[in-house]
Amino acid sequence: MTAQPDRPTARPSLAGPLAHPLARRWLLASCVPVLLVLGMALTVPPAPSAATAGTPGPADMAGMPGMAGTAGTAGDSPDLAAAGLTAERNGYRLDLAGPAPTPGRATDLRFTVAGPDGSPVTDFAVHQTKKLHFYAIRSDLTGFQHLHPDLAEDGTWTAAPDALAPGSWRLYADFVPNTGPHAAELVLSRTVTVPGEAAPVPLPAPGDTATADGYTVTLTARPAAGAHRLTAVVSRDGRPVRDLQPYLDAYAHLSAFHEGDLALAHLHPAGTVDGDHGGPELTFQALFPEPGNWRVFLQFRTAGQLHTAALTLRVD
Ligand SMILES: [Cu+2]
Repeated sequence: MTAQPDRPTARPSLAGPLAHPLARRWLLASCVPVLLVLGMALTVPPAPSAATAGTPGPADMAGMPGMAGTAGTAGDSPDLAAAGLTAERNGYRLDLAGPAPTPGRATDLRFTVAGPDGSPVTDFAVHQTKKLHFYAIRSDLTGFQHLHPDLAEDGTWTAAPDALAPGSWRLYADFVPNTGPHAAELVLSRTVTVPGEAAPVPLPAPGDTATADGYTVTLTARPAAGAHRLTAVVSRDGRPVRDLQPYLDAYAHLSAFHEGDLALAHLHPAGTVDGDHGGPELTFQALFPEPGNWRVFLQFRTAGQLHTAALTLRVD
């Protein structure tokens, strides 16, 4: 595990770079979170056999019906808040509403974002073509889902994820309150326990190649911790792919989650989008705030189909 309570001071602060207007702009232009997971080991605690939907998990005692966990060990550290590991930040709070997800069956997830006045926020700025980006991942870094929920007039969001396997999941909401040109992007998260017998999946070994739907993504530059470039090429049957279509204002979307603490990182694709001929090279500005193993999910679109390739990236 790579949780590091005492981080070296030389390690780039998340709060610093994210607070910078340019950095914020690239974050807004991206939708490429890397999730750092604190205190959530690969082992998924087995749920008590008596647990049923509606029974809060051990870490989920926030008073929400059936679900709604706290941010666990995230506490109020600015770094953890910036990495999306807290349920509250800058006066905004993520509240989950029940019922708890039913294991093995698709269950709509409802939630609100409470604003500084305590009432649900209904006005969100569009970033990366959406008002809110929602991610779900299990504590063993499996089951990644990236969704764009629907917003009701009363501020209730409804996400419709695929069925969630038993275990501890972290759910992230990534949004910008529509409070003006200087509004900061926020990533808030909570955990939810899906009852049942959890079967943790070992993290795949680090590598440079991922495949999805016949496509191969190969990393050509592996970033170190801090702000660096990550480059990749997309190929199919050994040939470079040049027909990537725009997806969320980019030719690819990267989400990365850190083994152990589930921190979320943002990676912004460099270059502009112009028609359905992206690729084969993809370049990202990568900010991996800490070393360790990161599970990277690269999403791209061809012929109207979205593909998701995943690999484990070792960041030194
Ligand atoms: Cu999104």
